[in-house]
Order: sequence, then structure tokens, then C-alpha cells
Amino acid sequence: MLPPVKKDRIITQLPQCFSPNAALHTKDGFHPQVKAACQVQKTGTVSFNIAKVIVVGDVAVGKTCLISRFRKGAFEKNYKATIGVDFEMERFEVLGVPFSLQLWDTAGQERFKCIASTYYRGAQAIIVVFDLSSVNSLAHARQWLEDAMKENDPSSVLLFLVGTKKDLSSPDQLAHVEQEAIRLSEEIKAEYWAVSAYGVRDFFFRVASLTFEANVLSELEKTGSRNFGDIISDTENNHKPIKRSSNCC
Ligand SMILES: Nc1nc2c(ncn2[C@@H]2O[C@H](COP(=O)(O)OP(=O)(O)OP(=O)(O)O)[C@@H](O)[C@H]2O)c(=O)[nH]1
Ligand SMILES: [Mg+2]
Repeated sequence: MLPPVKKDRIITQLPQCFSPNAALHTKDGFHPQVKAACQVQKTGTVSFNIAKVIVVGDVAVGKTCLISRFRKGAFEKNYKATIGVDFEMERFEVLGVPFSLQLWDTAGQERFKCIASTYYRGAQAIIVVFDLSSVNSLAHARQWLEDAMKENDPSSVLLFLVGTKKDLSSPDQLAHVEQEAIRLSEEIKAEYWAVSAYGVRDFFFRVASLTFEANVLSELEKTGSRNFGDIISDTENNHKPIKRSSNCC
């Protein structure tokens, strides 16, 4: 039997996006259907209590630090390249329902790309990481996304574009790169975040909340409780449609 979820992994409210200009949606709470389903404990089955998340991006942009900072609260200064792929599981409780993120941390080094890409399939969220102090790493983000999308269903996967090493950028540099990153996020329908390895909790809470919400809505659709298409294009409620075509990049 699993131990209870840690107190600091309990999510009772939808965390806000980083930038309303580049968000998957800007509603200030979980979808009413999701809240209702959780209340009546329709969500107690296992099929959507877990989400696979893959983390991709150039070498040394900070993918491993992003995850380890959240999981262990530690920041590793010395660079240790990921070999192939690493796997971590993080448990949450969202609206009273146990929920886990399977975090797949892939290697950025070219020579491991082939191995790492075999783990891309079946992702519910893709986190494309770039270094805010390296414009090149942002330019490569599109290619990472394209590769990861080949193995996934573009109409349902949630995308996050995350700039790391915020602490290393000057305000001017940051403003310039962020403008580009937000433009790209809008284009590929990703949610944009800028973080440093010193503070990543809000970001992972948002990933957990949005994947949870998407899983529950998808399950409700499967069971015929409502039409999923109505939810994601509900612009009246500030939902931005997340449906995208397979040639989005
Ligand atoms: N200052 C600063 N350094 C960071 C930050 N995040 C990562 N680093 C440093 O960047 C280097 C690379 O970090 P990793 O997390 O190992 O990079 P990675 O993307 O996992 O690299 P690969 O596994 O080779 O693809 C390390 O030396 C980290 O200490 C950050 O937010 N701020
Ligand atoms: Mg790594």
C-alpha cells in the first residue's frame, strides 16, 4: 500500500498560468464538470489517475535540474549529462483524487536521441525546455517538439514551452527572449513558463492540474457524459482551444 500523498503535493485550486498571452487556458478554476466528477468520486478509477510527461530540449538547458529541483528540492550545480532517459514518478492529490505524473527526463545529447525518442510515445504532456540565456536553444525547440509529436496524438497532448536559468539573464535579455518564446508558444499552442531551478513548484502544479483536468474530461467524454469538443473550445469561458493539427510545426 502506498503512503499518503505528501502535504505539499495537494492541489485544491487550479494554479494560474504564467502568462495569459501564452496559456493553454486562462480560466481561474477547474472545469465545473471536473469538480463535480471529483465530488461524486466518479474519478476513483485508475485509468486517468496517471499522466505521462516527457521532457525534451537541447543538451544542458536544465531539464534534469528542473525535475530534481521539484522532486528533491535540491539544485545540482555540476553538470551531469543524462544518459538516454531517466524516469521519476511524482504523486499528487488533485481535488481529493490521487494523481501521478510520470516524468520522463530525456537526454539532449545527439548520440542518445535515438534511444530517448523510443520513450516519447503515449505522452499526455510534452515539456520543451530551452535556456533563456541561449537563443539557439529556443530556435531548436520547434525541432524537439516536431520529433516528440511524431509519436503522439497532436489533438490531445498538452504542450509546455519552458525557459530555464532565469537567474542568469539580464532584464533586457529576458524581455527579448520572452517575446520570441511567447510568439512561438502562441503558434504551437503551448503554455509558456520562465523559471529558474530555484523555483519550479508553480510550474509543476500547473502541469499536474492541467493534465488531470484533461484526463478527467476525456474520461467523461468516453463515458458519454459530455462532449469534450465543447469544453476545449469554450471561448466564452476564456478557454483557448487546444486542438491542433499534426502539422502544427
Ligand atoms: N544558474 C542556473 N543554472 C542552471 C539552471 N538549471 C540548470 N542549470 C545548470 O545547467 C547545467 C545543465 O543542467 P542539466 O539539468 O543537467 O541539463 P540537461 O538539460 O538535463 O542536460 P542533458 O541531460 O545533457 O540533456 C548544470 O550545470 C546546472 O547546474 C538554472 O535555473 N540556473
Ligand atoms: Mg539531463
